[in-house]
Amino acid sequence: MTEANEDLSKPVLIGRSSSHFTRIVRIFADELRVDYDFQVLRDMLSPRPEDYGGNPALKIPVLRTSRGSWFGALNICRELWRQSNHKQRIVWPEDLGEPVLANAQELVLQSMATEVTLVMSRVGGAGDGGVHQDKMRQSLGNMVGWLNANAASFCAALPEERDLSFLEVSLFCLATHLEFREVLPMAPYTALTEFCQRFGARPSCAGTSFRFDT
Ligand SMILES: N[C@@H](CCC(=O)N[C@@H](CS)C(=O)NCC(=O)O)C(=O)O
Repeated sequence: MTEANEDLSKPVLIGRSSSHFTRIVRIFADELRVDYDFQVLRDMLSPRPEDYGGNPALKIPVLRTSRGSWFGALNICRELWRQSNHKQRIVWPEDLGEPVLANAQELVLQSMATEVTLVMSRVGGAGDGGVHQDKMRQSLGNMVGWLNANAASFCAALPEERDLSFLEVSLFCLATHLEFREVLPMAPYTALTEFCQRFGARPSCAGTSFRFDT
């Protein structure tokens, strides 16, 4: 089917099963019971925006819908919520009105971005060396250490009357991905490991395990 006559009554998610930002979206889609077709981005080094649903940033995930393409995990989760008939009570980043909560969200997203840079340097053949790489690793370790030390506090500060929060889903995807891509062993971070065991019991998490697309 060509782009021109393509049926987008069901949205198409462009991503990879090994991508932490993609997994955030897949968990939200499952929790919100929104059906979608999954289109694997085969070449992560492709320089063609068309391969990324038109995203000029050359990043996944992208959600293609009849109204247009949505770039980035948070945008997509919001659109899935708008499309959902199963209106869950979601805590979004703008609802995090305490420093510990807002900082946790910031550090989760920054850790995810730093990890992407480290992994893509490896994939692209730039290697693991250099002063800036060392600084990024230091920064990542600091951020994950902060998240581990403050996990009990920010989890307790989340509104009780929620079904799901973007913070918990993104934290779960970050922590499990650091282990999956062997960027940072998670065993020393016991609070985060316990959080992942608890949160990962949801069917939406169990059904979206990381794997490399073949
Ligand atoms: N701001 C984007 C970031 C997405 C992102 O960094 N995705 C990674 C995969 S998890 C990617 O596309 N990496 C390819 C690259 O950096 O070249 C979002 O929130 O979804």
